[in-house]
Amino acid sequence: MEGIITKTLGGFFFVKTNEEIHKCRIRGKIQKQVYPGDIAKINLEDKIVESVKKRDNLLTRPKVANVEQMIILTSLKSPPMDKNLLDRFILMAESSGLIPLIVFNKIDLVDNLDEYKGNLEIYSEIGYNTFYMSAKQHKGLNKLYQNLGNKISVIAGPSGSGKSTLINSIVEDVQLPTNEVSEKLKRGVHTTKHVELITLPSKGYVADTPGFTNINIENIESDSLRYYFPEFKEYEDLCKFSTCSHTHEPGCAVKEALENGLINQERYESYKEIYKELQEKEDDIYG
Ligand SMILES: Nc1nc2c(ncn2[C@@H]2O[C@H](COP(=O)(O)OP(=O)(O)O)[C@@H](O)[C@H]2O)c(=O)[nH]1
Ligand SMILES: [Mg+2]
Ligand SMILES: [Zn+2]
Repeated sequence: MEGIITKTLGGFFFVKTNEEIHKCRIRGKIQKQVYPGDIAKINLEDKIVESVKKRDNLLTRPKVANVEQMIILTSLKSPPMDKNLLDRFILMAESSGLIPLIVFNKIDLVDNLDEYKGNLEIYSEIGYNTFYMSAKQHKGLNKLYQNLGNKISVIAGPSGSGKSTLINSIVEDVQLPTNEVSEKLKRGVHTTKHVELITLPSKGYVADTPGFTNINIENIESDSLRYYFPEFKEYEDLCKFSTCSHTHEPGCAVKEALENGLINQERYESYKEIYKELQEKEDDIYG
């Protein structure tokens, strides 16, 4: 029988098949390579994980397998909206091959929401799914749920943006018998050590990890950075040089689009700033 690993703890592997969770041991030799999100073949009688399917990807720190989406949680206020920081989180998702779902949290704290929305419209214009919510007041969560589908999603975002609050709200909203996590959360014992997948009614999963607060983009090559800004795509082929970095080269179609207001100035500034940082790091390494 096949199932998904929702948690590993104390040498046990919790495998969910349909609506049931089986607490399994594992064949010794594969033990080290199994993480939440992995699809496992189990022997129901012996409660043994026999083998694990080849995974699509594996996120590190914390380790979660087969993740497809990254919920990027930012807050409109306290802490204040920081678009440059948001761009870095989006970059982390893009460079990891994850679909970013951009959440603007704490709408209950602002009385001029339309102004905020106007200022943040660029993200939906680029083509990202954006969500406005109050994780604390359970407002605006349904639209997010619809987009979680049957995929595995992780939550990332700056400290204080409401990640733990959102996880708690999700658990409260989906109280399924299989969500052992709810008990754990109620007791307030919520550590980064054990990742657990929260089962959604849509058959998808959200990792309950409070991780992914730090942005991990150091491994991106400056030459590849441009591919992670989807709004550059339609102009890239029109640049004079195929290797154009869109920073200083003549005949750059991206810069022309910027001047014509077709590419957002702040997004471009984020790109340039990160490009410079990555280049400086490469200079340090390669001399
Ligand atoms: N007003 C308001 N406060 C929120 C909301 N979501 C979270 N908070 C508060 O923001 C603070 C940080 O939230 P937390 O979930 O710990 O953020 P994390 O660091 O991202 O996990 C806490 O005091 C929460 O109660 C929200 O939607 N509205
Ligand atoms: Mg937290
Ligand atoms: Zn260019």
